[in-house]
Amino acid sequence: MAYSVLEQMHDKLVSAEHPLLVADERLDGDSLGASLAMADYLLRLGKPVRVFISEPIPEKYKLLPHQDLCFFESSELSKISADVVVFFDCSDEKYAERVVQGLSGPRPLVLNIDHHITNPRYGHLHLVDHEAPATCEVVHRFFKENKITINKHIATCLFSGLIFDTTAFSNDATNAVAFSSASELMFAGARGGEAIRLLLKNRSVSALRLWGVALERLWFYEELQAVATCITLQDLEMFEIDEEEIGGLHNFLKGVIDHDTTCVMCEKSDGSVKISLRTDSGDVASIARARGGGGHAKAAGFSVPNSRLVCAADGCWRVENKL
Ligand SMILES: [Mn+2]
Repeated sequence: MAYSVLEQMHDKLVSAEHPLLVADERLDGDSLGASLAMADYLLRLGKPVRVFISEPIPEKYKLLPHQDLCFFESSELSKISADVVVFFDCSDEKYAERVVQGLSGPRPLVLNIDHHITNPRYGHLHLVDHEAPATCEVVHRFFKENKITINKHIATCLFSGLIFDTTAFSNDATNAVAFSSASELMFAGARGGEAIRLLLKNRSVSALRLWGVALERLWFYEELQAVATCITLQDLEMFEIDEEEIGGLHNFLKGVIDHDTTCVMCEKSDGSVKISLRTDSGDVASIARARGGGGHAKAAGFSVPNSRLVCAADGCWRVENKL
């Protein structure tokens, strides 16, 4: 039988002395779940594994194990020399390169496991399946193909990624594979109900009030043929919530609106405006890619640096460059 990429990746990890796992810069249930599932296995092999993430882990992921292996200070990277680095859910080659460059010692072997259509297939070995509902599903295949027992910790991590990326099997990423993978993970002991509650429900009153403001703002954005809304930094300040808490707004909107394409714009604390797009029938990845972003055909996004959101006289908002 052919020597598959997943088997090759497994061999590289088995012989690694200092593996480093890296979640996508945009930390979410999928990138974190995939990284921590792999961390569980490498711990089992007795490897001194570390997990690099871009920010502290939000409270809602408290169900996931091995958070003590995670670090987010990029200055820490220069104290580490890794021989194998695995990127999860990361289609941003520049980010991957920055992380690799930040390490000390000789250049490591780079493995790339992802499901974004915009992933440029960087790394020495890559498995990018844009039909996979989540990177966690690809990692699930990694375990099955290499005949590795999936314990309840791994199952909970992978299940979390699946429900995060499919919004609990309700968005366009949902396919038959998502259901079969989730079913197997539940049989393997995944804490499914808790994961769904923690990751997708449990909204604070302040967050929901802000969603209310965002829903009141809805307008038709001609240029993108999308129903759009936005959230400003002033909103976050007024409702005393952080950027992380607005994460579910777009899923909610897309789940209930009678229009094909939606757009949510958010001012970020780094001075940029982040624009995220969802569609049922079009291809928003190409729109995002043309503007320096990335994602999937049906869910993608990009950022406009050094800009802010301004409400025009007609009630429609627009992105304006800061002077
Ligand atoms: Mn993903």
